[in-house]
Amino acid sequence: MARIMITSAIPYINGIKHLGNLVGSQLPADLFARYCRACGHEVMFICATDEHGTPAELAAAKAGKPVEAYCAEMHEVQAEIARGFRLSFDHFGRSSSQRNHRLTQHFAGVLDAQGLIREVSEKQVYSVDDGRFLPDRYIEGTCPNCGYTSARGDQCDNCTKQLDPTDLINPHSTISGSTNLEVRETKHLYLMQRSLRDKLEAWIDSKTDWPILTTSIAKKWLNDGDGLQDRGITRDLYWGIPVKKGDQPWPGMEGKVFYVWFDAPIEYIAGTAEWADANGLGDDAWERWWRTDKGAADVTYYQFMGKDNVPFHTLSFPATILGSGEPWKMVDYLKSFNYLNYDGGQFSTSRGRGVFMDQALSILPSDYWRWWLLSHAPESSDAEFTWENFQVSVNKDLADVLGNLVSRVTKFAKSKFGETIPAGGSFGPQETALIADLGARIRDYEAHMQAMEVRKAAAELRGIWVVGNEYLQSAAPWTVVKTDPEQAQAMVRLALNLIRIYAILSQPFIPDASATMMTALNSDDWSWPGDVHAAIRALPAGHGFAVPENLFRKITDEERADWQMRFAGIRT
Ligand code: B3M
Ligand code: ZN
Repeated sequence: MARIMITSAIPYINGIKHLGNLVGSQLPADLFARYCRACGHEVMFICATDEHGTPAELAAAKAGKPVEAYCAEMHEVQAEIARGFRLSFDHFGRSSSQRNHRLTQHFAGVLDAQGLIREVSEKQVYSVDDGRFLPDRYIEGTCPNCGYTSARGDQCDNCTKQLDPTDLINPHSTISGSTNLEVRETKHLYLMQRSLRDKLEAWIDSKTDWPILTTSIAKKWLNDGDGLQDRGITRDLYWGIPVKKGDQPWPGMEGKVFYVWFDAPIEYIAGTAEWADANGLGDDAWERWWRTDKGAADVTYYQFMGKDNVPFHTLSFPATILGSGEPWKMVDYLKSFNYLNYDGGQFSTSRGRGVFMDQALSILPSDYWRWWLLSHAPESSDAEFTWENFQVSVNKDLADVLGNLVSRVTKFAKSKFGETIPAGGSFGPQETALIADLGARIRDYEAHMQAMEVRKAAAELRGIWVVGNEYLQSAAPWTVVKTDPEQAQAMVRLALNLIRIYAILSQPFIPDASATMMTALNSDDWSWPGDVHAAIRALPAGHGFAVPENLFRKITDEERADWQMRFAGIRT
């Protein structure tokens, strides 16, 4: 039994995520967590909402709510949707928790004590009417290069010229529209990442088994242009973690908060502490996952995220940890994903294009989405969701192959032999061949799961379902029963046991259908079928079963056309 810690990138609080976000982090992390638990490992699976920063403040203002109340509400909304998708977090925390406040302030304090923080004076645009400094992208004006009137302070979307807010003609605040702007001096803290460059490089170089996507992004940021830059870790905002050195005030930093990307990854640790708190456990309970001096040395830590989050997890967060000089657990394996596109374009949160998590659950149960998304995960390249492909996948893999097998076997068994597993006959050459094939395929499946090759694991699972169907097709107990009922009983006994094995193997992908299969087989034995010979005989003759409800329904052409229209445009 191994100890395995898994974190998924923590979703921003300001809105509901689309399916592309889901398949790039939380869903594959859940797949892996479920698989590891099924194999009997001790698993800690943590996620949270990422609650700080300007977007949260602005979304709250738009909703007409205080930001604290907005975040509390949206956290519940996201938690409910996560439950809907059966995301099996041990804890779904909040980056605004007191635990994260204390840990973030702790890290800033030790980094300062290590001489890795310097103060920098900057000039920044201040909006007198909004009473706040404005991030570059919240200032708009006319582009000095092309005359476009809605150029942002960081870049002109029309001519793509990189801009400084002070370059803009007639600049105004996009929050209030006010033109009453001034350039003011403000001080910020910088984490001196440059001086950690060699340590970071050595650490990244030691990760020889990481996916190419992860390593290439890390290397690019380490070496491109001027290489790794020192980075500002504070902001002039209201909403965030107040800048302190541990529990001491930080002179000159009053009223400032830490930058959201400084505190967000620390929430992985804080979220585990929140888990301990929520379960009435002491600090030792979470420290044995995170402190290598307190038991975490034997933990293997996996992170899951979309490719845009990789630099923060291969450079920034490791800089925080390495710079602290303290014995914190660092990531062992970082699984990253490309993007999922939507029906000939991109998913877009701002334009409401694509299917969002709440909408998905409102039209079909989570297993349908989990299966399609995972079996088409954007691993080696970007992938695309189309309604045609979704329909084919659901109707073929889930309804025709798996669902049909389960209903056919249970209905036939019940009609011929009643609602207990029949005792007659014994396994012949066809059964022996199937068992051998299954054993080999399960080893393959395990290897892909272990390697987090999500698509390959899905393909192997589908293959495992298919060989069951092929066996039934060629064994044909419905024909055999007419001439050799004893032999037909042995076939049915095998097939019913096969359904229980399918329940276990499929559970990481489609947990609800698996639970239905297991219940139909009147069993609660989820032990991994490592020994397929034993597993195929686990349910003995005389064991009761029931015919379950249809596992999956088919998607009709009308539904497909309807959904395609409904989700093409703007989310309201
Ligand atoms: N919240 C980005 C996202 O929601 C960001 C991830 C943080 S991981 C520490 O995709
Ligand atoms: Zn321009």
